[in-house]
Amino acid sequence: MTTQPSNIPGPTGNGTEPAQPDRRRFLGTATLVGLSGAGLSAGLVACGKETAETAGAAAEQLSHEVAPGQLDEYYGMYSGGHSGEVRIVGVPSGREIKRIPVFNPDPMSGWGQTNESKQILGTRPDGRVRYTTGDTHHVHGSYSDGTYDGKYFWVNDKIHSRLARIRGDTMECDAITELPNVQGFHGVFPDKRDPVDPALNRTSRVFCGSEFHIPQPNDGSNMEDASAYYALFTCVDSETMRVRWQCRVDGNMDLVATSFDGKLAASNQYNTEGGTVFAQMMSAERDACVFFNIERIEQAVRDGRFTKIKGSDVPVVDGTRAASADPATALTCYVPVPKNPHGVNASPDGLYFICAGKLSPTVTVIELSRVLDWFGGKLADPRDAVVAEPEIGLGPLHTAFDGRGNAYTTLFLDSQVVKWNIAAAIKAFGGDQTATVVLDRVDVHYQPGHTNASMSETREADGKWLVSGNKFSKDRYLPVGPLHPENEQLIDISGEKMRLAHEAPVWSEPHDFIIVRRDKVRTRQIYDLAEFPDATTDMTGSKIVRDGRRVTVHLTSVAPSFGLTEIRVRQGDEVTLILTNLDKIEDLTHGLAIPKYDINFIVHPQQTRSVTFTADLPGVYWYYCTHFCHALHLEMRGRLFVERA
Ligand code: K7E
Ligand code: CUA
Ligand code: CA
Repeated sequence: MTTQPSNIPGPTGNGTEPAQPDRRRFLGTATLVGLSGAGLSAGLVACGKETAETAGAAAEQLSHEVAPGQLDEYYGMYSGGHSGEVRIVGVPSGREIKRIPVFNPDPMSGWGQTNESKQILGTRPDGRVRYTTGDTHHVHGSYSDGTYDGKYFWVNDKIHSRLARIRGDTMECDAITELPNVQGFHGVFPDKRDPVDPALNRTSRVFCGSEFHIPQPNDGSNMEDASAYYALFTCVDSETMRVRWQCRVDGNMDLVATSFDGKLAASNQYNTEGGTVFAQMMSAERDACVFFNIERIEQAVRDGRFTKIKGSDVPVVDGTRAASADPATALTCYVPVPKNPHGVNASPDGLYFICAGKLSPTVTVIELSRVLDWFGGKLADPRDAVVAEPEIGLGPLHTAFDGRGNAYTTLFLDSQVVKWNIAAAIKAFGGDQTATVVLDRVDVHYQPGHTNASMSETREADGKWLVSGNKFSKDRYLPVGPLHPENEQLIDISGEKMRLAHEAPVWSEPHDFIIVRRDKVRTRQIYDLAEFPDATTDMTGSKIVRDGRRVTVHLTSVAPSFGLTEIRVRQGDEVTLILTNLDKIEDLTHGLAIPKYDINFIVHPQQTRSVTFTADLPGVYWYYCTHFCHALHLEMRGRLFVERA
């Protein structure tokens, strides 16, 4: 966030007044100050009126209460922002159930410390983890038949442009790919089916949009001329996690959406200007939503119609405006939308992508069949793919769906969620004055970014719960120092009117989340030793193997003891300790810590994990179990003897 004086009055309000978008077709500088964050305080201070939470309470309300011993109906899969992690939050209870370390080394689990996690995270030549920071924004799940199949979840790292995959069965990260040639990797979405192989009715690619345009190659040889910078749209194979291809675009990319038929992916662009500073990035009245014709791009790659950027082996196809001038051969289609849009979301009926206006009080509805018409030479002007553009309020950012034809868009500046009807918006755009587009508004607290609804961007959108991810909680929770948590507010959208049902704080700083019906996720509680070639398969197998200065300790754990009570090494040895947890009981996880060697990690039932360290400190070090496992958990320890050299 930029630093701005906080006393500049912005037109921000908090949604306690009805929005009057007509007065402000596009937002001016004062509004931008509000958008930029610090200026929010002017608007935030002014709030405190009653909210609309009791309005329209219907007889049949959903209950958000989850009684003791009961399970939530949905998994909320949350990004964790620049904490670098992913969280699992129960919906509707708002209870945080798990944190999944992804880009963030984690002392509890040993993520970033075990050899296995280091291999996923990547290391520097000295063996340290390559990056210890990460910025996760968007979590999306793999699809089969247009809905979640629970196999994988993906999340982006905006800082280092990495894509991480989380196994749906163990909810642990199993792969990370660093995207070449890009910076500011922000939007991510898997395809919802394979467009080339119709028989493969499931995710096989993950699409990644990058915000920042950079010199190519970015090796210091050509830094000054920003007009030569460009950004790339990247396709990653969902199984191998290898980069398949990249597509060069004009402008930048932000969020990503994909069609249900697998034919199109798209990204909203707020910097078609190619600006390097704020003022340039908002100079044009219109930016774009750029569509990618997946079949054509992959055909171009197969035909060898690509180049490579020095230092990278990834095929790069040309999706610039100039290269896509002829619809018959174009790889991309740039649909103009009002200035600096944010967010693009796919409606669950498969018909539309919706871009939120951000600096325009509108949302833009783009009909996918018309984009395909443009590629087919049947639509002259890409702008004619826009079938509605209703004004809904100030600072629209993201849109969710109920599966009944309604959309729910967050208004950052108005601190509201707006319910509007897509069909009515299309009628109104066509000139029907009688169409009622906006159906309801609910105040949220405060300044919402993302929103999502239960199963929203799937064919099974069920229209029950909507969560508003509010960037500021301000006065909603006990003050805890300078930084407040964010505020996730739960809204019942099952009736005509929205009803604010519940709220829960979340620690900094989730952006997006998806709300997945619990039967879509099938986790396992016990690993399979067969996955681990280095496993010690029985309790008597613990041993110490020396090979010159290299010592391998094969250690088992069965509550409440390790397979060895003494480990003897010599000062200067390189020690690899491989711990296999032979317990087979659900939730019987052990930890292993070694004092002064800065080692701690956990091992789940029937799992093997290892650490490698140099035994440079002579003396006795009690290794002990850190994860409470048994009445004799405290007794679960042994001595590491490091003999003087
Ligand atoms: Cu999805 Cu926060 Cu990265 Cu919008 S972004 S708010
Ligand atoms: Cu094993 Cu605690
Ligand atoms: Ca712009």
